[in-house]
Amino acid sequence: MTEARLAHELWQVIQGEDWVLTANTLKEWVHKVWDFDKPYRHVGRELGTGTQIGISIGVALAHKGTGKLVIDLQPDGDLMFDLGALWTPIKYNIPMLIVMYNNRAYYNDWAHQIHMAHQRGTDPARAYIGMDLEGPPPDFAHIAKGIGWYAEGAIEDPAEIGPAVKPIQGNMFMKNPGSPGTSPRIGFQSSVPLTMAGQTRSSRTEARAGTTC
Ligand SMILES: Cc1ncc(C[n+]2csc(CCOP(=O)(O)OP(=O)(O)O)c2C)c(N)n1
Ligand SMILES: [Mg+2]
Repeated sequence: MTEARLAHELWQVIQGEDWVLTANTLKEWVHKVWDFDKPYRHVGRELGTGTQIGISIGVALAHKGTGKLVIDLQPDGDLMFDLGALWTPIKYNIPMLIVMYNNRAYYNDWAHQIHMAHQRGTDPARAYIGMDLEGPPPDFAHIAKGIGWYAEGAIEDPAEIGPAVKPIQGNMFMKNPGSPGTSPRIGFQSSVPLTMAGQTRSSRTEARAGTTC
C-alpha cells in the first residue's frame, strides 16, 4: 500500500466531514489529495519522534465538543515512544480518529543509518538493527483495544480502509466504555501496514537514502 493510496481511500470517507488533520502529511500526499479549504484543517507538522501522539491528543482536546472529526495519521515508531498516551483520550473522553501509518520501521532513522553506512564503509545490510518494527510487528489495534479504544486492523488491503473507517460517518461511532453519556464521536483506530511501495527489508537496506533525522 502506498501513501498515495492511503490518502485517497481516507479522503473518500472523510470529505463530507468537518475534519481536522493533527499532523503528518503522508509524505505530502494529503496535500495533493485532500482539499484543505479552511485554515483549521491542518495544525502543522509533527516534531521529533514521540511527539505526534501527544500533539494530536492536544489538538483533539482543543476541538472537543465542536463536532469536528480530528484525525491523527499516526506513525508506528512515534507511537512506540509513547504508547501510554493512548489512555488519555479514553480517560478524558477526547474524541479522535487515529489511522496508523505503519511502515513497520523507525524508517527515517533507518534511512539515516543506511546513509551513514555508505559514508563510513560499513555494511548497510546491518542498518535495520534497532530500526525495524517487524518480527513481530506490534499489533496496534490489539493494544488500543486493551486500553479501551474501538479498533480495527491491521489492514493490508487498501480496499478495506473505507469500510473500516466508515463508522465515523453519521455519528455512528462506537461507545467509549470508559466515558458514558458523552460525545458520539469516540476514538477509532485503524492499523494500516504500509510497505512503502512494495519495499521489503532487503530492498530498504539496498536503498540509498539521504534523509536526515
Ligand atoms: C526524540 C527523538 N528521538 C529520536 C529521533 C530520531 N528519529 C528521527 S525519525 C525516527 C523514526 C521515526 O519512526 P516513525 O515515527 O515510525 O516514522 P517513519 O520514519 O517510519 O515514517 C527517529 C528515531 C528523533 N527525531 N526524536
Ligand atoms: Mg514508521
